[in-house]
Amino acid sequence: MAKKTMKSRKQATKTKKVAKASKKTVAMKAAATGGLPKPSTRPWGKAGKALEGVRILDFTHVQSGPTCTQLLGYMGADCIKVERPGTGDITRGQLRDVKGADSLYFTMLNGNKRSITIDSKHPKGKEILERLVKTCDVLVENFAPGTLDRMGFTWEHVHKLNPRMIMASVKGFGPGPYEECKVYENIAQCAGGAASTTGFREGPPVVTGAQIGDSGTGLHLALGIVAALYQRDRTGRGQRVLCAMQDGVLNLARVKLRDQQRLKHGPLEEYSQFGEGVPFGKAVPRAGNDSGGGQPGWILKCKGWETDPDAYTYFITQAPVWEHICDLIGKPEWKTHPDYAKPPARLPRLKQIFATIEAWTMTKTKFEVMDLCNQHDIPVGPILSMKEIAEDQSLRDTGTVVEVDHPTRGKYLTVGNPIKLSDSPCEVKRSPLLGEHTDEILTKVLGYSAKELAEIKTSGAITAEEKGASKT
Ligand code: CAO
Repeated sequence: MAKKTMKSRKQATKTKKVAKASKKTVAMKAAATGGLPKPSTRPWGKAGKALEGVRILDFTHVQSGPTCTQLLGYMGADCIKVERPGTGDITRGQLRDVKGADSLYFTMLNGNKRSITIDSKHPKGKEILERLVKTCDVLVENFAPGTLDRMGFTWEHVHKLNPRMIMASVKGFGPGPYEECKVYENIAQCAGGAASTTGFREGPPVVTGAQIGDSGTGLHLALGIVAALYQRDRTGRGQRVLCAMQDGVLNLARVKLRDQQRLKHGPLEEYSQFGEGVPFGKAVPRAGNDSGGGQPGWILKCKGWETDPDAYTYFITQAPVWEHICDLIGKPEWKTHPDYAKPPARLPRLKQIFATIEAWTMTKTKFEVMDLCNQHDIPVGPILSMKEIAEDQSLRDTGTVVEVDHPTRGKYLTVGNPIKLSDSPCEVKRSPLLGEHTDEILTKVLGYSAKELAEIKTSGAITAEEKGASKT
């Protein structure tokens, strides 16, 4: 026994020495690379996806939340979308174009996700959700204020269940008088300062087609989540991430808050209103198609405008290329004329200058204008219709517009990842059918046995409630 003890002591000392030596080697290696892993020698794009290993409890619906989680999914996160049994995300059935199939509204916002149906108000459903909370890294939600709390998933409870959990929310407004309000896209555009500064001076406020309230806030939220994941590496704990849609829109409209402050010091000379001699009021006015930057611009008609609503180009009279513009439009004398040669002299005459340029652009198609102007570095942009964008080969080649096949609706176009990562290529996958992955997630992710799965199925926690059935 004693001999054996001596032997095991010797063995233990040897093991300690080996461990110490290997610790030393690891430490030396780490020191050589600044404490970071050595650069991968795998070929670019073969070292896994950027967010591989990150599991998202995707409790989002409609647009703002789903845009965020779809982006994270494009970057490799495992997005588990929790949906209400029977109906799922309300957008599955909204603006339906193909009978019986999930709408494009849903399919284009929910690619690269798995779908599980759980009744969050059912006791067994709550239990399943709690297991999910324990196994996920991030919970993303955009319910109306108070909804998640009513389900029993307060931040305090979630944090207690899983201290590493990051809980990310989109709400319409931040804390303050409107925090309890439900908000949709256009409300956010109005409350964030976009609508009051969009449109023409003579007309009412206008909302933009780009979904800056929903998709814009989803984008902000995704950034917050990635930052929180990065911080968690140091602190070991999760945190709350909140993006209010009003804040997101204001962030995108910040140049207008800039102009609001400039108004105190005089008129906004780059607004065409200045050149037209119309006095400014107390708030930033709508500026039509003025460029909003220091380089005046406007939308001009091109050949075919009489019949094609999109036969227009955006034209910027950038100062460094002014002389090229003068030559191109047949006004070489403007290069030296005191009313046109220098930018400040041009500001009061923008309307007349753009009318003269338009007389030239109307003799060319918007693509000819693009080709001719870019030979001289003159910044212009054809007004592209959605039809032209859908058919644009270069957008297909870069994976920005992607064709996806879907089992019930067939092929559809979606927008791929607009953020290109050189070592994390994006593979766009179709959206899931409602509850398509319920069994797979319950057994493979949450570890329920076949017997437990059968019990869950009969409990009503993952199926639509029968009329008159009670929850036990
Ligand atoms: N099981 C059971 N019930 C579920 C469920 C599930 N899996 N998922 C959702 N529900 C229930 C919620 O518990 C809630 O019930 P209660 O009101 O009884 O608590 C109900 O569904 C509705 O949820 P909601 O209040 O979030 O949805 P709504 O249609 O009433 O409002 C919206 C929609 C978008 C206005 C609101 O969610 C909101 O303001 N969200 C924050 C801002 C936002 O993201 N807006 C962008 C929307 S995209 O344009």
